[in-house]
Amino acid sequence: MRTPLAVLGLAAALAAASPLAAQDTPSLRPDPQRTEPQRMSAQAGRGDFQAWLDGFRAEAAAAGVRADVMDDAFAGLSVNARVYELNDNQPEFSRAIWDYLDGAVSARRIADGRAKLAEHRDLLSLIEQAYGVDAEILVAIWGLETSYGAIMGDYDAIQALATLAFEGRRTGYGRSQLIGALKIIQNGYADRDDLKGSWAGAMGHTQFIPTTYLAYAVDHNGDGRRDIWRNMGDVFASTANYLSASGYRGNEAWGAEVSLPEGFDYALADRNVRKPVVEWAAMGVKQARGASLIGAYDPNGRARLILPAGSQGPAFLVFDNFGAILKYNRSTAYALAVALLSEAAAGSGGAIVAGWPRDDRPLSLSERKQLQAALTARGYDPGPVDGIVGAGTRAALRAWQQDNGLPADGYASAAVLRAMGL
Ligand SMILES: [Ca+2]
Repeated sequence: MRTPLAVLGLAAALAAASPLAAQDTPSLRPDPQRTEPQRMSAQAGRGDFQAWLDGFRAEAAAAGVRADVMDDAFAGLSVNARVYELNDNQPEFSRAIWDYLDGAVSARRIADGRAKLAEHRDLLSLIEQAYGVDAEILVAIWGLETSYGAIMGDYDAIQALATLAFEGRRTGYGRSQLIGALKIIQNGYADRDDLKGSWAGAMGHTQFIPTTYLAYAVDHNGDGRRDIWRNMGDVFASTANYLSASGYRGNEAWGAEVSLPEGFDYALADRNVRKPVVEWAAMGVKQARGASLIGAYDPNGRARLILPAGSQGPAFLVFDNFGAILKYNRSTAYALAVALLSEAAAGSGGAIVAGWPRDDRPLSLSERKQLQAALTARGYDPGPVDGIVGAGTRAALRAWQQDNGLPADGYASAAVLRAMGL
């Protein structure tokens, strides 16, 4: 789920010290950028919460939730102040993608991934055949989301979602997910006390939010339950089902690291530019290990180019499967981590050839605003000075870089601020 900045609203990610890079927002998880009006004062007490809950019951009833389900789910319910603390945490500083990847694709996580692939080989083969999603991708997502089930979160999802729904900047998300959670119980897919997860309501081994669960969770073992907390068949099948619905196709590549020729036009590294492999090859784009792209990949397969750390870092051509992983979590850093972990766990690569620009660093929120203000002052138009580096800011930065004889990659970093004399 998710383009602008800020870190994931995912307890597991926070606990595992693997929050995503700045320009990214979640897609299965709430969008931290989406601010919503405060429904009540932050000082609202329990009495107000109960009054709010009475009103919410009418909304949930209109959505088809039975009164007895709510009576049971809401018995003794109160807000969880810790959820507000986590929800309000908007970090000023963002993490560099290389720091994120160091943690997300650590030697330990790779070794554990190999062991999990071996342990669940038969089950994963069945799921692969049924859904057309590669086993190593499923295991990599499992590893990224909860460290293979080690950190699933033990927040009571009903309480966490009711807390978010009651007040703060994710009330819309909280309301819709709370209704989703109630429907899970009403449909008998899981018991009320099963609904444990992150503080933002992402549940189970691969962290499904309730609406995703309702739409895509699968009862693989046929016991009538969709048990994403305890049954690995249900976990893998649900995750594969969601990836398949997102467009993932088995035995197709996620992408490849590439090298770019001298004088390459970095404006082609744009989410809206998709070209067949044969066209990239004709421009002089090669696999990072030197081999031609033609022969290694379908020449007609369409790919886009990403430069996660600008022209000074590695480049990747990515295919539709990368886009399917992005639907799980709309962060380039996350999708790259899944891809690299899947390769490393399967013993088929996973190492990046080009180095990251570790002497550079991403800009903080206030520095991003500073950059936008400086571009505006110099006659370039980055759009509003809001600290969100979107297409407008990148285009303005590229134009400034071009006019100043610098590689026009539109990558906002500390090096750019220095180059501007800021
Ligand atoms: Ca089941």
